[in-house]
Amino acid sequence: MSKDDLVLLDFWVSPFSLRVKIALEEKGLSYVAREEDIFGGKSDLLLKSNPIYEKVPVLLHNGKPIVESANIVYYIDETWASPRLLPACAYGRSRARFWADFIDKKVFDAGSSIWKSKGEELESAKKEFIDVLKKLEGAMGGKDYFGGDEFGFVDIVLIGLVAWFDAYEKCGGFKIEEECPKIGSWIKKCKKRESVAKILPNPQQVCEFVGMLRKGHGIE
Ligand code: GS8
Repeated sequence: MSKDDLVLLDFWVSPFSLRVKIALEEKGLSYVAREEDIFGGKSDLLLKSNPIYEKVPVLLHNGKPIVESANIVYYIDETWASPRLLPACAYGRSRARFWADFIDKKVFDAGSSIWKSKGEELESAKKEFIDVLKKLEGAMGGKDYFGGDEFGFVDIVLIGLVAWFDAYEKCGGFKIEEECPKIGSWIKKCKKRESVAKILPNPQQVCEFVGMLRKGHGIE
């Protein structure tokens, strides 16, 4: 086994796996991604590595499992120092953890409510989603990225979720760029980064996947 044997238990469209892959790319680390069948049959390795939640992503570093995507990104940043993803000062790190936690508590659920609903419910889901994004715009202030002038931890946490934004727009009949222009231009900037461009899946394929989920939920 080489010094850093990295295996990622993955699911191609998982926003949580995507953020881990982007962090690994940012650090220039090579890894092997093992695609999991999260609906049909999870591997024994996944069940053994994440017995509490049984979810992807799991990063195995020299065989040792690290679970929960934001926690994995912290681990990556602590283990491979350069380039730094979290701010150097304790206050900056505390703010970054606050916003990462806000993103985890709010963005995925608000977005999921969009593809899971229609009619009046859809309208209120959209409103909630836009409200969450506006709060994030407030957190960015006048800066290019959440961490300031550099792409960092909070950007990574959010950008994985952006993979689903085209699908939310399509299901909800709205444009994020029009509702939240700061987030719109942040997305454009992030998508130009090599790590992000390499890892984010094709939006059309994500839309097809979400369409399949909607059929499964009896919405379409
Ligand atoms: C969420 C992981 C997750 O939901 C994290 O890692 O940040 N808080 C966790 N993983 C999903 C795939 S993405 O929707 C998953 O593995 N689901 C399988 C299941 O629920 O059984």
